[in-house]
Amino acid sequence: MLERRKFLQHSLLGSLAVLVGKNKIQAATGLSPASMVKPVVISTWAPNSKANLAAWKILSANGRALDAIEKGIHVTEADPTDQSVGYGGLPDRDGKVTVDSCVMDEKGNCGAVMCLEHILHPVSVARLVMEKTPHVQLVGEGALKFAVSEGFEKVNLLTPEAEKAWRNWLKASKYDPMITVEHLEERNRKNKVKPGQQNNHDTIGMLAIDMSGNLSGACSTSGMAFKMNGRVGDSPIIGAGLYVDNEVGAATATGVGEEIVRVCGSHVVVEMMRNGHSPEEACKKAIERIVKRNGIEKAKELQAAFVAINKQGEVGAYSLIAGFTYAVHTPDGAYTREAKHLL
Ligand code: SD4
Repeated sequence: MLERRKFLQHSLLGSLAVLVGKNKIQAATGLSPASMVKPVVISTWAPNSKANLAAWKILSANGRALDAIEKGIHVTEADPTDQSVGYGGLPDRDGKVTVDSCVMDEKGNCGAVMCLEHILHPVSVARLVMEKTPHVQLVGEGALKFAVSEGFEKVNLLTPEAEKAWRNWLKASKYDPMITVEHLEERNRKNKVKPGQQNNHDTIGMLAIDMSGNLSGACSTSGMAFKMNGRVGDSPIIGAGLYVDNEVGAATATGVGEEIVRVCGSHVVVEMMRNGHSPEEACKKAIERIVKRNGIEKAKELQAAFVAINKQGEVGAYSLIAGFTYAVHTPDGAYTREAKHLL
């Protein structure tokens, strides 16, 4: 009986949402629109659906969004086939795998590690920076020292495949954010990226709303392949690679980090949602800023993409050029999709 009542409430809310708009539902029914879709998890890039699945196990058992996201991101960080994140990530031009990660919770707490070496799960170190230090960001040696003091084991993140790719790259030593060396093409084939849409971006940004209606997010990457040693992109920068405002929504990014930092991308997306835009529209607005700054011709040579979720559990995404995919898991099931793109 209770189940049936819940079902009727749900359907009624669904129809009302179409008829009067979600903001008016609360006034009309006294029921929070946030109760409509939750829990939900969304990640950058379709192959991260397996990370979503790990997050889903926690979310669907009434777990906290931040715990779900941390466990979800562990899956990608430990996956040697993802050459943009953690173990198996492509190194910098000195042959070093340096990782960047950040987390942000429903209270606006945040933590980050940048240019960290030898640690399999940077997302967990970022979380401890947030929870156990008076700081928001730790970099390089200091971040490693902190990780080791917290019991993290030092490991070698450079796989034989990534080392081979680096040695290959050294022959021409040309830094290209849209790099198309053979192994990346091979991976794109595996990921069913269409010809002409190759990219070297598989960073995981993950956002979730839990059953309590709380939002959190995290991002983890080994950064742009063959970057300069010491280079940090958008992924561990709060406001650029990730932003969460529990009253409004959350956003995260992937793509050429320098471009995302320059427009403070994820913060823009959240502010656009605050101004009433849907998650997809909000992501598009941030992409438009990148295009405006660069001009269309230069922008066509770049990739940048955002995914977003709002307080109602609605999700959306948008990318600069074609080929950006994302993965979602909701109570209605899991799906992956290619985002709309501007150019
Ligand atoms: C960076 N945004 O370091 C990252 C790269 C990326 O998948 O998204 N890779 O600039």
